Amino acid sequence: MAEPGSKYAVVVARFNSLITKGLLEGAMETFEAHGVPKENVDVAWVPGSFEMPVIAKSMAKSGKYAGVVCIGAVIRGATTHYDAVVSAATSGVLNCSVDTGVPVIFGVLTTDDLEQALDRTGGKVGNKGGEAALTAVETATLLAKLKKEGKATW
Ligand code: INI
Repeated sequence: MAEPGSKYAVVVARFNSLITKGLLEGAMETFEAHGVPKENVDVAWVPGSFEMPVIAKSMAKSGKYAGVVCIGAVIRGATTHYDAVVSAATSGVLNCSVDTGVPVIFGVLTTDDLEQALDRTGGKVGNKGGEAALTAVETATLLAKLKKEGKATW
């Protein structure tokens, strides 16, 4: 369960919104189930996965959030610059996390086609948005505990 009263941010890409809306729903349900009501989750929509890191870093640096979840969907079949978008989003999100000390979670689907993306948006492979929210809660809670015990700092 999340620390009582803790707040989270979700940065979600509008590109492939058929998918990202479903991932966002999964994330919100998981937050709620782990003690984070929707009024404690701030959602920011960005144009595409490429734009997620700048907003995620800025929100992480605000000091308001225990964790930030980045949600996007990059589908190989639908783009010629798949590798560029995936690489920018992956390293961008990782840098946000290590630069700010706030867990910033990579909830971006990278799939070959729409069917694989749907499978991971509440279909037969679960909901990866929910998994990303759970990862955020687990990592943020661990970090808070380690800080309280004097085993971690920032
Ligand atoms: N953004 C995505 O989130 N997913 C994609 O599949 C995608 N494709 O296909 O290109 C995508 N492109 C937009 C990109 O994220 C930026 O918004 C754009 O390049 C402007 O910087």
